[in-house]
Amino acid sequence: MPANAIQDSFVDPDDLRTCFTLAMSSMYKSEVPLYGDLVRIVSDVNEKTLQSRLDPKTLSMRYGDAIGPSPRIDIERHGAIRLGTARELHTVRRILAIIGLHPVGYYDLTAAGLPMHATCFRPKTRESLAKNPFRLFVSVLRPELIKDAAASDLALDLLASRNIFTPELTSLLDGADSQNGRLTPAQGTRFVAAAMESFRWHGTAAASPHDYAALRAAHPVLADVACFPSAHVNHLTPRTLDIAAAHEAMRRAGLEAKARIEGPPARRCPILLRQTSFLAVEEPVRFAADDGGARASHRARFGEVEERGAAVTPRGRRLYDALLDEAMATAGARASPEALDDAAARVFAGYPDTWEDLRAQDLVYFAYRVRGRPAVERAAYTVDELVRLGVVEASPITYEDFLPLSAAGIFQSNLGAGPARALDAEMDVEGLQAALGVGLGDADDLYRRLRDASVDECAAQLGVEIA
Ligand code: OOG
Ligand code: NI
Repeated sequence: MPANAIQDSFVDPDDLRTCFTLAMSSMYKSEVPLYGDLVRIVSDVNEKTLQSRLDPKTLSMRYGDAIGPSPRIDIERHGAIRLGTARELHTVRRILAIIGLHPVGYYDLTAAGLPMHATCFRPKTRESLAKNPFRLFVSVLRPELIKDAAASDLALDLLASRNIFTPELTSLLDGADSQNGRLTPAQGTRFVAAAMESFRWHGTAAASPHDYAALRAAHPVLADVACFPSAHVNHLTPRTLDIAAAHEAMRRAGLEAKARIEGPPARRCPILLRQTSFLAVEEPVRFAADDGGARASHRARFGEVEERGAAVTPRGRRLYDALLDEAMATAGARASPEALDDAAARVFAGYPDTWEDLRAQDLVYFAYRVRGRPAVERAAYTVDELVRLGVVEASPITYEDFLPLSAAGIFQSNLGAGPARALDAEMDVEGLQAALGVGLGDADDLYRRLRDASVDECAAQLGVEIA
């Protein structure tokens, strides 16, 4: 059999990711009908935005296709799950590798008072991102940070006795290991269905009413993570072309939107990520039959919208963090959402807001493509010279990661927890990597590689050296 025939008998991980995303989307819409409403609202807003804004540069940025067309505007951009143990995380890493998602970046959630840390499982190459940019934010409990010893023991006991993966899923994972991480189409279909079992909502708790109440009292996230037989997806997030319009439209439609949009204030040149959500719905929880028909309710699952802008360089990130700190300090700890938005708008005047300035000051990552030929041919140029000559064009690279502060804010507003007090804890990057069984990718590395690859392509196309 020729080599490509063997290749062809396996599903492309990016295609499998699309099946996975669609399955998760339809499962979540049936579990949380309000999420279906949100998707309709967002799709409506996107349609109107497309009709009203015809500036090609803005459009291409808002579409996020700076490095290639991305027609899948309506497919979900991300979701999130919360895991209880290192073993669960290890298996989830194996599941996600099969659909082309790999852990990138470390997110410390202790600033929001959560005994958890997280990573973003995402596509790493330009081709894979262009085919389907869906990613999953995966957090995991750090039991050593739970101050209440009884709650910690209880959570660990409950977690030790659950297995969120079906035997079929486990055997498909082992099968993939022996097939170079790939699955056949038939295996892929079974795999997606089996994986959904791990992320489905179960209205019946795997804890007694007493234990559920005890963990909820200790911290709502403990009840959410430890009291159910699966790692239910807690939100999905479509992409919007205009987050302010989406936020407004959510409110008009009667959805209970969170108080403010997370992330940078509105700008001409969008950077990083802006997000809003409707608050988690109250869902009934049942308990096992021998618990005398006790009932409770649980709030964890919501729907979110995101608008993505350009990826910032480490320098751009330092400026973003500094201005955000300054905005929060000026507004004061007890500022209303509106006061915080006002302060942020004022302070962020200090963040350059033209693509030319953002590039000249090395605040944003750009990819380059050839637009013409130099009038006078030389053997070597700098990138800046080629841009000035109009020979190559610079387009901002879309941000593909998360923001820890926004994540913390979103977590917080959806747990029904009291005001967050930061935990006094160090990050544990090594612990997270040990649980994953692989190293964490570095987001900056990936953006730099995209930029460098685009420069190399220009050099090859023009037949010149680019310094
Ligand atoms: C995850 C929150 C993080 C985001 O968009 O920043 C996140 C969670 O609530 O489990 O998804
Ligand atoms: Ni999210």
